[in-house]
Amino acid sequence: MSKPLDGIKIIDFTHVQAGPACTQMLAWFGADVIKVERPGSGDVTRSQLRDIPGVDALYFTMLNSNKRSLTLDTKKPEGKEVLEKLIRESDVLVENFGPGALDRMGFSWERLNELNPKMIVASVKGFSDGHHYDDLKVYENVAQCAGGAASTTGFWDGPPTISAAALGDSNTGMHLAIGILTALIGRDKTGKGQKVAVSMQDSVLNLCRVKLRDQQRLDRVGYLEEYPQYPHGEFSDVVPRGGNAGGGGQPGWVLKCKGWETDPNAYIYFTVQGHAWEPICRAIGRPEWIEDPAYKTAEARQPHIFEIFKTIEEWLADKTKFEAVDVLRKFDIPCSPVLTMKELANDPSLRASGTIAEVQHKERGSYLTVGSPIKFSDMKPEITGSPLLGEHTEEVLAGLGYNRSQIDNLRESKVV
Ligand code: CAO
Repeated sequence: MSKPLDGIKIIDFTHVQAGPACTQMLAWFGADVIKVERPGSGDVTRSQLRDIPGVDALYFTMLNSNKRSLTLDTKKPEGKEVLEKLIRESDVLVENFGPGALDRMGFSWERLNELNPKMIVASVKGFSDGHHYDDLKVYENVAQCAGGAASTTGFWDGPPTISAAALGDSNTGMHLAIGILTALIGRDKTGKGQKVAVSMQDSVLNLCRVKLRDQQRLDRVGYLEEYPQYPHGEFSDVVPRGGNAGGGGQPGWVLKCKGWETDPNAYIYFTVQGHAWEPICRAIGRPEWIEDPAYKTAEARQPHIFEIFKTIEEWLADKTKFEAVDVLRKFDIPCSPVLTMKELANDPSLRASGTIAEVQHKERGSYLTVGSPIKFSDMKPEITGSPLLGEHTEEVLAGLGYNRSQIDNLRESKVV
């Protein structure tokens, strides 16, 4: 089946997670993604947190499917020559090296643009160009701290907290993918490539925009009525950590279900949607609360919202998280069981939709990965295994016009 990005050639100069997440998605959608890796070692994630000795780690296989791998030492003159050939016939180059690494290699934006004015050059950095921290190398958790997620995540009596979701890495990669696709559409109109830059700090902050909303509300009125700190606790002049409170104006909390004493994930998330108060009261067997002035409005409920959650927990005490959701869904109450990775891995709906995909790898056999979260009516992304280090080196070099003896020479001098 043809795919929308068929014919788009991408030089994938990325490593670890932020860049690879972006190029992997573009590969799923049809782009020919050539991962350029250092001979001998390759992307550091190939060997990080290995579960099978000598075999590419899941960290690598889950972020590099559907790609080809070319080993190339781009610091050696012959390696630069190969890269230049590749640049001349590619549509996009994606990189997430530390600040200045590409320039030091001799491939500044100006040089790349000179080599191929139609090529889009896409970069991930920790901080945006010109930012006072733009010289810093950055990993996931650093970005979560820099982008406002850590100061607003966790409980008020605990330290700033990191989310397990890759807000700094994969999220930045997704922003970059949007930028690349936009630049490709732009190129169709202008015939010109451009530089696309995304910083991890900016991408985290983009997901924390409701916290910037809250900062401005706090500055104006001095309190935030949907936070657990209201009305009994104290507010300082910065947005506090709100524990598991709902962030969007609907109070909510993680509530214990049957078995919570021994199962750390026997919980549901329960949302008290303002206009759904009546069905909530009916669902939990408290119809008398519907017209009670102490409960009737969101404003009246807020001072004793935790007492309400406690009552709901009493109702949940004899129900598993799945049984509870099965009752609540009949009343149209937004809720979900707190699902573990094990439950997600075995979820038949996620398997059927391709969101959890089982993939074959030449050396490790089959493994699970997260497939495309984006579904199309005319295309089903097919997830293939990640490439072995340098698996496609000969194929790519031959495609660039290198003959057998030239390839052997490049191998002997450890350029590839
Ligand atoms: N051949 C020769 N040299 C190569 C090469 C190749 N194929 N591929 C990479 N290199 C070189 C680079 O030229 C660079 O060399 P110099 O520093 O001597 O110029 C070096 O390898 C890579 O440097 P780096 O700074 O990218 O790598 P690092 O391990 O020190 O830092 C990271 C890693 C992620 C902190 C840094 O790359 C970074 O800040 N990236 C931008 C932000 C980012 O994407 N972070 C998210 C990563 S996911 O958690």
